Amino acid sequence: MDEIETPVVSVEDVCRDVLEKNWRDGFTVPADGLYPHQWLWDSCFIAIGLAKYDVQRAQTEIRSLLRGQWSNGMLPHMIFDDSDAHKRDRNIWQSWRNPHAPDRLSTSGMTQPPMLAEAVVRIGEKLDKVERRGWYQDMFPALVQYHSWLYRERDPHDEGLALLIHPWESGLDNSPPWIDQLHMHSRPLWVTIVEKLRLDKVFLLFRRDTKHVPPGQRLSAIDSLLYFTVLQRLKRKDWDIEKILSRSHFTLQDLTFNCVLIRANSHLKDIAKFIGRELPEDLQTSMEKAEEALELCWDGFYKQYYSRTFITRKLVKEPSIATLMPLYAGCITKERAEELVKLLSSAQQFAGKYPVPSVPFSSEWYKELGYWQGPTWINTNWLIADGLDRYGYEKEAEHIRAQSIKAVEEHGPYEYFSAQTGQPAGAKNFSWTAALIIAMKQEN
Ligand code: 9WN
Repeated sequence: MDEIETPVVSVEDVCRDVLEKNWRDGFTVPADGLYPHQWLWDSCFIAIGLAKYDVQRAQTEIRSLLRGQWSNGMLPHMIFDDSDAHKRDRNIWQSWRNPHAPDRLSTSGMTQPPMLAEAVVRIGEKLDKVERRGWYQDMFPALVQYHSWLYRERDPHDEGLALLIHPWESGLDNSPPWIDQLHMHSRPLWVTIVEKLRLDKVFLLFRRDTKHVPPGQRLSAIDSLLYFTVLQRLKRKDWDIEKILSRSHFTLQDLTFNCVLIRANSHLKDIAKFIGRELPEDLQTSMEKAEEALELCWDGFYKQYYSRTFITRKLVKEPSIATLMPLYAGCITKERAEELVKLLSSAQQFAGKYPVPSVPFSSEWYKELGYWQGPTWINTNWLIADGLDRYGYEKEAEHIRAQSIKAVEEHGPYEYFSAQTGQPAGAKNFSWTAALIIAMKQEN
């Protein structure tokens, strides 16, 4: 009897299938059910993967992200699905309180790491010169407005570093530096009472994430409640930065965000050059300052980069994966890059079987499957590998990509993985994992 041949399904096929299923008429949701809206840096990572096999769809993904841009230039980190099912989410945020918010759709009132220029360039690379020019010309105004907004509103002391007003803006929600600052500055008495009376578990009933993912793999109920109270406070200030900064001490010059911004600045310069356009002078000045300002985040004793508080200008010396992001920024010296590669290769720090853990193994915060406090994420891996390549550490970059692909081949495109065993965690069928694995397969 003839044997029936089972078709071999490649990891790319699996990943493409996930992106297909998460496509919602113009953009891709990060994960069905858990994340039902459009997110800023997710869409950029997704577009980077899509560009590898369907450049038009990648362009659609980015164009649909720009629907949400505010008239002051801000790109919100979420654009809400407008169906009745998600009315509650829109009401929680009430972007309409701010006059700059778009009229026809609801968004969040804060941003996320500015990956847009990277996505625009990755798409541009797949177009012929004439099409690329048109694409860059289309994207240029939005990019200039966004980067100008970032420096105008988020760098009020002209230091060259953008400040963030909520941990969600960092994209690495509960990374130790943010949780440390949150506990220091934003703990209303009533939250402590809720904790003492053990009422925090009640809050789980209102959370979407813990209905999809085991609570142990997410933020604690109390931290989640604190995030919510920060959001409420910002909303009461109508998402207006002047009103917010007049009161809030909970602001950080986040390292990952600023590294992404520095890399995005350099892409924006290339885009401007390609289409023969000038960047506004004040933006150029801020961009130059930004590269030097990264030095303010360096600690010579620990030989690490850290995020910095906006008010006290102190480094928040809680080690996390952010310390490796200057590799992606690309503006540090070769010697500094070498220091970071040492951390990457140290078994106490970041060298697990499935690198790169979101928090070094030696940190007291390290938790194998604890959201941004331990597991390996594919987007940060992509960023680090990209930086390593540019500094000439191709072998190290290839290793990170190979282990990322292995984890997904073994388990599927999950949201994150144990850095020790590759055990998958978080959401299943997670879009940026799928997209970036497609990209990594071609880059390795
Ligand atoms: C809040 C969508 C987003 C990612 C973030 C990740 C998580 C949201 C959440 O999911 O954040 O923005 O609900 O916790 O931390 O990086 O963009 O995938």
